Amino acid sequence: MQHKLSRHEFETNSLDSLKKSGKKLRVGMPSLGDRETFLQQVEEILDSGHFTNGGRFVQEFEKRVAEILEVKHCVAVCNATMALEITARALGLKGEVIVPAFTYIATANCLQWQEITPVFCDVDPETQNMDPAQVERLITPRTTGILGVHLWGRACDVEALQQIATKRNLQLFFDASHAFGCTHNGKMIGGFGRAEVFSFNAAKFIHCFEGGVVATNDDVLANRIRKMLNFGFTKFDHTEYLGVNGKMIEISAAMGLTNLAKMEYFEAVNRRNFELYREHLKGIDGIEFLSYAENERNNLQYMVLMVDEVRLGISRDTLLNGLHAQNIIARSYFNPGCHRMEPYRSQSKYASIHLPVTDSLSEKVICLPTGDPISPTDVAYICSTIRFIVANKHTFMDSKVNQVKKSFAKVA
Ligand code: T4K
Repeated sequence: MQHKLSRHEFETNSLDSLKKSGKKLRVGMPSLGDRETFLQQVEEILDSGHFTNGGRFVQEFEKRVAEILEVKHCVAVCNATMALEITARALGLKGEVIVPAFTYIATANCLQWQEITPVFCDVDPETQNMDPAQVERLITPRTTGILGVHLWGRACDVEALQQIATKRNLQLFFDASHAFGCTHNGKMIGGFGRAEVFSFNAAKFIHCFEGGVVATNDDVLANRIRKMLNFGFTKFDHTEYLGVNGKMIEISAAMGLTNLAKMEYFEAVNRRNFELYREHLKGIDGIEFLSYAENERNNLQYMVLMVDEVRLGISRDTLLNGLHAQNIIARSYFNPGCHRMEPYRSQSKYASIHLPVTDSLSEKVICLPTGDPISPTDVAYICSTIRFIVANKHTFMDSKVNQVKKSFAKVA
């Protein structure tokens, strides 16, 4: 159901006073549900004496998320990185697993942490998601799986990847950390592949402070994951698997439930900000917006721009420095690609890797602040700062943040 913002909701300027006091406008500032409801739930948890190990709030959170995602099982985990690690182990992965390089480092690290080799694949320049043709070329006798990422909440080519996985007898699962509440061909992301993993970190569309969920329609896999995240216990004093402690705590689940109650509202706020950004930055040659399919649902938690240095006349990093100097903490997600970060870049097996699309995108991309803490006035302020920097590009070129601060003073 789409939430229609009231005039008051549309115009709320919650951060105006913060900005005046010199506080920063950041990418990833948490959107917060009803504070009173949450605090009541905290009281209930404290009174109950049941703080973790699958209490009532975790159970309710799992049930609610499963309903939203239209899947049979949701298993709550302490964060998405741990959820990915446990899922990879529960799927029996070893050897090599193919992943995109243009993603957050956790996608690769969840494999490397258990000595599975992440094999980096380039992405498609349009979708910015894993290129299935390249996935096929990267398969070796050691490959056991494919880990797709739905970057920015836009589904990767699920059908093509599923075809490859079926044909080559590989496990397919997805890092859906960005994709909570998003659809693919009108179906909620959550039920594709063997399992899909969502992040509920504080910087995400819906958060539990820290949290993750594994969604699957596979009864056996769900059961195994549930046991593995509780040390491998299958009953009192009896373990069947190697397990860890990956449990979500009750207070996290209560935060998640509080935020889920405002999911449609948060989506509408993100859409408002997305449209305002497009309006305010319209017509700047060299700034391109990541687009979202009209016929799919997207949470729009990432406000992504691509900077064409030649057309704009300044580099992405100069723009970023300029914004930072004005307390606008935009981010260059995901820069550099995972293959250019440790522990991968210095390993000889990655030395000859050539991923031109990932390299090119990681030099162009910039994420701007959005979410409920960012008001229309904040968006207007951020956009006018961008226009100011572009109009005075020669003053800002190649300066560091401190120099840029002086440049602002000089030009203003
Ligand atoms: N896979 C993918 C594709 C992911 O993008 C991520 C995480 C994961 C897996 C792993 O999920 P988790 O294990 O985290 O559940 C931030 C987020 O912390 C991280 O969850 C997210 N992706 C990533 C894209 O962004 P960093 O390294 O940029 O964190 P940091 O501390 O620099 O925070 C980012 C921004 O958010 C800052 O501008 C400050 C703001 N922020 C953040 C937090 C945590 C707040 O204002 N309040 C807060 O409490 O990773």
